[in-house]
Amino acid sequence: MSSNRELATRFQEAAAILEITGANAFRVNAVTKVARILEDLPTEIAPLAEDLKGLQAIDGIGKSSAEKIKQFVETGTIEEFDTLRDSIPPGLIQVLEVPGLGPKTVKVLWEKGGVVDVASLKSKIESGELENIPRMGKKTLANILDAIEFSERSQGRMRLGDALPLAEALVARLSNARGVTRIAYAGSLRRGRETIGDIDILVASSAPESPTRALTEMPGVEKVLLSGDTKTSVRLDAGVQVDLRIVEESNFGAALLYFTGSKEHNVMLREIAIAKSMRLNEYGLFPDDGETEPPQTRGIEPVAADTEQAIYEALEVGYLPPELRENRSASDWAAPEDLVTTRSIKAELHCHTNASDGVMTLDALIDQARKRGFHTLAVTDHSKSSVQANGLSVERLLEHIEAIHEANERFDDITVLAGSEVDILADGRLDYDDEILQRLDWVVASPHSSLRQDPKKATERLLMAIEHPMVHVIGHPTGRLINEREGLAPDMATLVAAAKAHDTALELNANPWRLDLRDRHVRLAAEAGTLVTIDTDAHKPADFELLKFGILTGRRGGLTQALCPNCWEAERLHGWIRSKR
Ligand code: DGT
Ligand code: CA
Ligand code: CA
Ligand code: ZN
Repeated sequence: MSSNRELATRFQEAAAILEITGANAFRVNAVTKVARILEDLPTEIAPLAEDLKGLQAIDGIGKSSAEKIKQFVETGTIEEFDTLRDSIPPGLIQVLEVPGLGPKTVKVLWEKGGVVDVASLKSKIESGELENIPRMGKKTLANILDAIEFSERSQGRMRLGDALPLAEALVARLSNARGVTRIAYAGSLRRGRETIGDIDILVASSAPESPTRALTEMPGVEKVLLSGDTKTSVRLDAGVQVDLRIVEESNFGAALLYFTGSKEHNVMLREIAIAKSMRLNEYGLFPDDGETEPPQTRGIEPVAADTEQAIYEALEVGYLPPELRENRSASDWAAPEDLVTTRSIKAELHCHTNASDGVMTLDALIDQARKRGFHTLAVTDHSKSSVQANGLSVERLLEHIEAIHEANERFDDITVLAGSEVDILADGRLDYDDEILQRLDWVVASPHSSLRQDPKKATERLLMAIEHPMVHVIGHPTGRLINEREGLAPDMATLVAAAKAHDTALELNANPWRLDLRDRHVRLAAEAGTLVTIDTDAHKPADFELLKFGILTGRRGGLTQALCPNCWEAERLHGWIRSKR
């Protein structure tokens, strides 16, 4: 687990408490800045913490921050921050975690409204008690209530983007334990769901106590919930449960199939087995001899158990990749042959430079794309209405276009397109005039504001952008943030049909906070034959690695390479792009 992220969270929280308790802005900003630096640091900070000088060598980290970081790495706490926590009611920290509530609002709610925790906030909103507090209109309060209820509903499910790195680290650690011959993560994580309830890990080992101990004694384990010969469960500090199951190497495939699920898929497979006079369970696929006692306890040889593929084959049904083992019936069983894969992606068509809110220079961005062997890169900084994202005025955009075209001349192994991520305003108009749009090679149109619009308005708004002759793709169409913001709820079937009719693509934004389009909307698009781009929306180099989350979601939606412009050869992609000019 990354101590960078934990440290960043501690600094972020400290900054919030400082702001709530009225510390001066200079101090608040300094602490916030350290949090941001920690979050963006490309390397693990823990090894550096042995030496204060090493820490202070990091740009933006001073002596007192360095001391705090060292203390945290060595002891797991930061005394000064603990004292700080004691200066506010303990429940106020959870109020800060309500999506959309920042320290400024929390300060007002506490001082003027007597709010001390989420429960008191909720009851005071419901009783109308907070309505005469400055800046707390009825609508703002209703939004806060919405956010509380939304986070209560999503509670307990971790975003895929947080869970996958944890699972990969666990697998790496446990695979080094004695006797481990096979290991994999299973469950909803392997199916690539956008959020996961817990992490399921499967191990075959000749010395089961060894991987079990490797898990229970691992740093970052908050509590061992259960520990036995075949199953161990722990809860991590990161706030997620891990289920470890130890199985026999000979039936690892059957166990993997079973624990990957989904439950419904398992039920379907079992019924198929029964219809073929066989029995399927987590130990294997067995001939059905009519006995009630489980076949594996009677020494019956399985028909297949070693691999998932062998089991699908013995059942005479096509192999389904884990991402498709949900919401499929016998009639739509078959997996498309050219499902999108990470390797099939040849272009990045939505990303940012430091001209708007990214950190990469234009050349640094181009470097990232070339390193991945992409044939095309579209640079899409924000448009003028996205003020908080440093969106480009018309004047700056025109200069930017020129700089991008100039850069394109310098490279013959990649086509660099001058694009823009243009805001779709609340009424459906775009943020630049047509004559400006005409000068761009590539236009992503995205909603960024008014994301609580009623569904009918949202549909009309997005339709206008889809129908616009110069728009190539609708970026993150709903604007939702997983576990944080519901976003627009347009009529997707209407949008998908219009997008197909106008040869406009819909984006599957790969950022694990977004995954927007979501899986079932990708599926709608894929079934309708609508184009879906998969882009990372990179703001920093590491964001290019987010592609895998978009791919998982795309595969869950059955998206083929044929419908994903990022997978096309350069000539075909450029032809489609020009058709909108
Ligand atoms: P989650 O953790 O809520 O995101 O979802 P899953 O799918 O990972 O569910 P989980 O962790 O409860 O169980 C992992 C897999 O084990 C599940 O996908 C299918 C299998 N499984 C667990 N319980 C049952 C069951 O009662 N019946 C069947 N057929 N399969 C089960
Ligand atoms: Ca699970
Ligand atoms: Ca589980
Ligand atoms: Zn963007």
